[in-house]
Amino acid sequence: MTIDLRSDTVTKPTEAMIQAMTNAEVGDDVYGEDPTVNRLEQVAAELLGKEAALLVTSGTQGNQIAVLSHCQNGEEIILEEDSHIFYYEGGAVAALAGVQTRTLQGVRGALTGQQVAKAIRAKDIHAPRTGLVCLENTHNRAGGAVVTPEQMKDVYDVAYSRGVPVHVDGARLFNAAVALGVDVTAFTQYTDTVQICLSKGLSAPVGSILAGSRDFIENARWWRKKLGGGMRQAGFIAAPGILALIEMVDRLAEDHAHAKLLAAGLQALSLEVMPVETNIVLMDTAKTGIAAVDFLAKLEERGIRAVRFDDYLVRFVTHRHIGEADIRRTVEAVEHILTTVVK
Ligand code: TLP
Repeated sequence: MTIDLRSDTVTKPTEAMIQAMTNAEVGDDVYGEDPTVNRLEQVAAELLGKEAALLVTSGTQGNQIAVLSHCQNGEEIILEEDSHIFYYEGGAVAALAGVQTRTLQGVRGALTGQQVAKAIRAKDIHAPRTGLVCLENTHNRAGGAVVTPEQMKDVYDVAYSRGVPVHVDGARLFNAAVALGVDVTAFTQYTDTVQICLSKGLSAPVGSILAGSRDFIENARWWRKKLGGGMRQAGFIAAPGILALIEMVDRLAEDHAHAKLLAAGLQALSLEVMPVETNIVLMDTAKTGIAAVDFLAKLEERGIRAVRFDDYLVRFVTHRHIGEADIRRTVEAVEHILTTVVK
């Protein structure tokens, strides 16, 4: 059996989710008549501490709708330089919203209020207007690092005082909440809008949530329709989404424990691993002299899948289908590669 550590996006729906999909009561959501979608949006808004929420097709769509809804074209948005919106969304903020990006280097994914204060543009005839600050939590390319509520507050206070809204790409925000043992609203109180993914560690098959004020979500709903995201009988997607939010959050702690186990196993082999806070493990292969692509090919031969994050950086993501035995097998495979390839 393949051990798939490429991403938590590979998780399949639970039995309960499949049942919920089969039995979902549906209607035409473009008319606002799908009771299951309406329920998901209500549950999500309550959990996230926002007035309203919107079911969107994916994390990328949720982030893009956020930028489109917050900004006018020609504005500038502030982002961490390794953020998903900047790094992995195909340049969509430029192509769709027509905004320019101002990237700042974070520490383990976190920006400071001071950095953001410096980057927000003064009113000047030469300058673009700053339309939005985007944060990411947990931060994917920083290895699933948690941006603490205090760090978010630091940025939010500055942005708020300058009249600039804040959006959080919270694809894995529930992982952050579980890691710190706090309610997710500890984070969302310091952001105007938030996107969370239902289809990563939470195991729903499809979908993300965008949440914010009632006015913001009304505008976002209009943008979603323009992007072709009006999904009609989407209750079949929303039903497992409700279970994702209600039943699947607490178990993320298991994924975090498995990630820590994997990191410890790799460190015991003298490999460099970034600090693990949630379900992502970044392994640096530079000292072994084995490039990430070659390491991945060797792992694949042994039935283990991960992804390349850089020339000498491999990412493993733990999730519901990964158990302790899989972690042991992975560490054994890495050990085998190190002993056979390096020596
Ligand atoms: N990330 C994927 C890849 O695109 C890298 C993954 O496997 O981690 N924000 C963050 C922080 C994400 O990590 C992702 C997905 C998204 C947004 C986009 O979500 P989807 O894939 O639903 O568009």
